Amino acid sequence: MTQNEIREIFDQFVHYGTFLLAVPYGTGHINDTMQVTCDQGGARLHYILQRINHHVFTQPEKLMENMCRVTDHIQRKVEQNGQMAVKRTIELLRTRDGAAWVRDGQGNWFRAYVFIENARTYDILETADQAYQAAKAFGAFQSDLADLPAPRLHETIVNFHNTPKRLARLEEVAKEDKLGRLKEVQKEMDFVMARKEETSRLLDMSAQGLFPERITHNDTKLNNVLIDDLTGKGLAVIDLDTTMPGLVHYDFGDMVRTGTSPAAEDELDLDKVTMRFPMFEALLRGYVESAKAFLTPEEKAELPFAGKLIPLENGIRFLTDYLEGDVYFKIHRAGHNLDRCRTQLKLVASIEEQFDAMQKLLKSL
Ligand code: ADP
Ligand code: GN1
Ligand code: MG
Repeated sequence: MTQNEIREIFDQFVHYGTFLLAVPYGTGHINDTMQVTCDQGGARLHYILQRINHHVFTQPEKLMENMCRVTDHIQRKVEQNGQMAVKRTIELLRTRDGAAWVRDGQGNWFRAYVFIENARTYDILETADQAYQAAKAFGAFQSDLADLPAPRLHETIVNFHNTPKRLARLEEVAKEDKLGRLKEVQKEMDFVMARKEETSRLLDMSAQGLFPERITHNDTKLNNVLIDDLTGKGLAVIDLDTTMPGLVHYDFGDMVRTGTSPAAEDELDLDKVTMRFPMFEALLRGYVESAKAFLTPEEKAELPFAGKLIPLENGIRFLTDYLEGDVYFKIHRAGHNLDRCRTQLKLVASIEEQFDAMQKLLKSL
């Protein structure tokens, strides 16, 4: 998109200042995110402008309805509790007609937020305190939404964390092997298939009524929480597209997936990929601290398992996309999805080695 095209979209949202520039922003795999800079009397104001990936989120209107309800609910609590200085939520810009999105002639959907300043996201966490603070923020997010009034939120992607279904899809594309890539990934396929039984553990327990349905974020990558530059505390939970009914485990599991390894999700040197126990401990303590008011003993008992399941699920998803020809996740080099898959499976192996200690820690909390 040219700057003029972006400006034409952005100016349909009510905002302060005059559009100066838009630049690509962040490292997300799905939507297209831009930071917009505006000028107001010499002051630079920032906004986020996003094009929703409508191939992934096929009902953007429902998604935006969820997002408005969720952010309004959290904002009300922040104001009631006088937490403005320490906690924020996504603040959606509106058009003059009051809509929270703008469409272009090609069928794209755009939305814009106020840019939250003096905070940043981390693709790789640097300290255990960051892990603790981020996990606390995600736990508080679940807690804030526990009393969201009816109706039930829309499921923006159905079966999003249905790991057995994800695996069944992998088996399907592997059988088809339309690009002839299967021969390169036999080791990864074997690793995943050896864990097939385990993929349904949480859904089976849920079907037995052991877990309540919650409102969960479902994409709690650690780079979806803004950490305050000054205080180091979790300031805002962002990237709310998949906030919908779910199990608490999906959120905790994705924190372990993205917050414990010192290596990037696409690291090539697998020796660098490991589950750092002190980071796990910090995540567990932070999450339990803010979720303890509602967490049941049954839910709590499965948190370490969730930490293994979600990397496995992501490994399955990256492998599926690799075999299918990289149609889902954005890639930036050949084999990128396979590289991502390999880090996930390496992390699973590392978690398995430390699983007893993880369970023991949980019991001590
Ligand atoms: P994606 O779906 O592409 O991951 P996100 O909503 O997570 O999109 O946005 C991408 C990045 O943009 C985030 O990791 C964060 O660094 C930044 N970002 C998003 N929203 C805001 C905001 N309101 N204020 C400041 N930074 C933001
Ligand atoms: C995607 O959009 P982003 O980059 O935050 C994906 C997550 C994956 C993650 C892997 C809607 O998240 O489910 O876990 O990539 N989001 C969607 O990095 O599929
Ligand atoms: Mg994101």
